[in-house]
Amino acid sequence: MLNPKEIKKKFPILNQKIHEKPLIYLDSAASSQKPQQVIRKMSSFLRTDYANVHRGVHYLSQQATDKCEQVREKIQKFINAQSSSEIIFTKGTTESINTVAFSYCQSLKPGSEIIITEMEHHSNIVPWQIACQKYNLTLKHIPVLTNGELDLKAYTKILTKNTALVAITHASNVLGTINPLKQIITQAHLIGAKVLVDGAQAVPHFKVNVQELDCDFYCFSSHKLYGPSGIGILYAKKNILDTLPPFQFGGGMIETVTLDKTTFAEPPLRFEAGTPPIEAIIGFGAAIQFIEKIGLDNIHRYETALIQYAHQKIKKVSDLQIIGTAEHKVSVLSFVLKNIHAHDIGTILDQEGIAVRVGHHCAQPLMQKYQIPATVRISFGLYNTFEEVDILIQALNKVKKIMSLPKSPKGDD
Ligand code: 7TS
Repeated sequence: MLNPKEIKKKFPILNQKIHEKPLIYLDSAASSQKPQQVIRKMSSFLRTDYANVHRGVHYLSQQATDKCEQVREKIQKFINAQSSSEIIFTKGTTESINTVAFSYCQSLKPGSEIIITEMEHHSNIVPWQIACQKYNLTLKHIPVLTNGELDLKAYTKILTKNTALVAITHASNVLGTINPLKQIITQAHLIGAKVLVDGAQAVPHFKVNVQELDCDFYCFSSHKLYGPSGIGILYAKKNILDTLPPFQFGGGMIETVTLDKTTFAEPPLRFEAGTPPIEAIIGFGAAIQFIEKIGLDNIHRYETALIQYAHQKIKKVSDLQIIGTAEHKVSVLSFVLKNIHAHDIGTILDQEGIAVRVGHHCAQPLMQKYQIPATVRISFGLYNTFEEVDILIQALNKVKKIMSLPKSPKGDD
């Protein structure tokens, strides 16, 4: 069993006070904190090993190239891709999705359809809207049921022979819902559509196996996975990548250039224009190593127990409504408190040393669905504890006391 208190000691940032209270960090879905191991690895690489990659014959450049390529292989194994050439380094999930939207969509017949869902993060909505405008495609969506699960009957209805791609999140950053991808992907493939999975909120919480899922594209970010920001992954099946044109152009992605014409490198380099975030790649590798040592199965088991405990405790707070009660959830919990704005709750919790995210969480269509302006969201990482949940509950009761309207004295109107 995972020992969160020991793990927490490995994260320097977590061992501090905020507003004179021990920090309780409940915002890992926005970005997780970084263990010492990742910080140390990046700093030692910058001190003694740094050079540009894929460009030099000198020792440092070759060593840096080898180290980055080893991280690519590590990530290939981490998600069980067939080949490391299916792993493309991007800036993050957003850039991975944009790459597919503006590369894959170019060759689609006008009138082809893209399906998204009502629970997507803006980064899995906006690129498709723009690609649809640019290439004359049609955008459809799968609605969300009140409990935060997808309406799969509606999916069956909107899936047609014109569907070219289904772009769907593996786990919702607001509701926590884990979507039944296997079924969704099988149905899409039956009519010849491809499937892109936004895995930003899945990979930190449970083992992902892209071959088993049989998805065509899978996107995620290092910074939610205990690694640095500025680096993420686009996985794509090799036979698809081979047919895709590049999305960005410049150095590093070419085969030959004359003043008139360019031929492009093979994947993955074809999709990696310019100098990559080298030290971030190295840090990402260290983060994967850190997670694998603890084991994603252990992480999943522990976080599931923690989120269930949080659900039990939090639903006893009066006037509180949980947004998203799907059967299968990652460790993300959104809620609203009657007559108290999420931003007030967030501000008071901050004074108690508790970091949560409040707002629309870059999922405005979901807020429109539930007819709320915002939620408070708590999201756990492997360093959070049951005691922290108890402190959160006390703090929420304090919020209610502070924000409750003074009762007007008798006779006063
Ligand atoms: N997809 C999902 C499901 C996300 O939760 C996020 C970021 C992204 C895509 C974008 O990832 P990026 O690394 O490219 O920025 N989600 C959040 C969040 O929930 N709070 O802050 C960022």
